[in-house]
Amino acid sequence: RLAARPAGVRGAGLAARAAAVLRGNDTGVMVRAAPHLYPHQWSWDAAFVSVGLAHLDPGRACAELDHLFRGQWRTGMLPHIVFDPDETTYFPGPDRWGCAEVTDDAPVAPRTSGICQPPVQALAVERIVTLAERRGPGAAARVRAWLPGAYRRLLAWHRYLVRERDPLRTGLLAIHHGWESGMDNSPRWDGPYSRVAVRPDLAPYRRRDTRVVRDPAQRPTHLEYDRYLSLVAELRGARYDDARIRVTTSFLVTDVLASAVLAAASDALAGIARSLGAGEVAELEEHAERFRTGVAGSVDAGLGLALDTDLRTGEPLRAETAAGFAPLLCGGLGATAEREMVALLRSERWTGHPGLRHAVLPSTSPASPAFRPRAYWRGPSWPVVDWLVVWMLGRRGRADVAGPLRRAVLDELAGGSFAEYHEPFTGEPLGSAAQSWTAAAALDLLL
Ligand code: 2M8
Repeated sequence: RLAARPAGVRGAGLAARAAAVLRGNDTGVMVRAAPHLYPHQWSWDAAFVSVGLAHLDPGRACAELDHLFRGQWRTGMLPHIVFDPDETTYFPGPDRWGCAEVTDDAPVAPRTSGICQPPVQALAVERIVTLAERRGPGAAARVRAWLPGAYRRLLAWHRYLVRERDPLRTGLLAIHHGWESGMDNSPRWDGPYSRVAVRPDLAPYRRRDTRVVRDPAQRPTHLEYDRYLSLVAELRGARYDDARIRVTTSFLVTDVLASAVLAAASDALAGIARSLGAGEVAELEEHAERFRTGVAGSVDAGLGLALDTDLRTGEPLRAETAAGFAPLLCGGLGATAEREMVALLRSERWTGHPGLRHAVLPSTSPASPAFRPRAYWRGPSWPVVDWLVVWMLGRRGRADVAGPLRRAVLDELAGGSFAEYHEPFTGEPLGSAAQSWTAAAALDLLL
């Protein structure tokens, strides 16, 4: 585990406030990703949130994932949103997706979106087990009793990704929408999106996000939204059939970050399988190795970062984003290559940039021409991403790299607003306040 925590009143006060955020966003059956901007359950948010909840009540953490599992598709896919039926203030809502209307693979209830997000869930479960064991025999027994059912859900989820998102066994997952990466308007996707035509028959819509975040510069542009919605129409037109989408969709790219998460999550799931005496350990270890190799193989010698590929053109997507550090999450680089990547992480292009308020990882390199300090995934620092990096480095025994980053994130979070993201030069909180995964990050980084 990581080195000593910054103790004292500040830590305890921050943890109490983070717990209050999670309680405040809890509907009773699920924790909203954010109170107003995102009033439903998102897939990777739910995984992060469940770790935060495990610090408070491991049983509640399990229930959070059970709610997500209720939205699982017959294919095994965990959808990126499980909708709260009583909530109508988010766009696009379930009618726009129309999943159960066009495919029997989608559940009729709860209603869900028709795409997925990075598979953090098995990593969350691994962490929940550890935290429950630390809490004592009662909590540990409760989580152990829940584990076999969760394991079957996670196995189906991983098998879906391996089968449908990497049919050629390249060790890299393909995604069908920028939303699947979780980094919606990242410069990673500018090239592929420039080739997505806005449909002339796009049904009219009213955005809701720009009513909550009043500064439009912090959210995607209207053209970007037109493209997001055009892709939704395209996917719905293909009845969310992955085989058909692979052939027809106008957006098809590999995602190095999601692939690295799958590699690490496969390690975690293999460990869970072993603890349960399940028969799939070798299969899961093979997934981990395949994706670790795929991620390590996508490092660009010039940029020193792992790059995604546009599968429609075959071109690597040369963006300098935090996702490029994907190999540090799952391992697989040789010692020299890993040393070089860590040096890049600490360099002035990244956490060592002299203008940064805190030495955290901005979503895009401040030294890159694509960098925009307030624009959502184009430059702001995201505590949840830094937490993921700290957590994965810790799992890999790299506390030396994780430690300083962890302290910098905690400094950034000390204001207590639990913002979705921050302006990296000033530290100003941006986007939604009281974002659930940011509160979860604080709880896990503090304890
Ligand atoms: C953001 O994405 C949603 C669409 O899925 C949105 O902008 O409306 C992203 O930051 C995504 O990664 C996150 O899971 C979601 C909820 O926090 O919000």
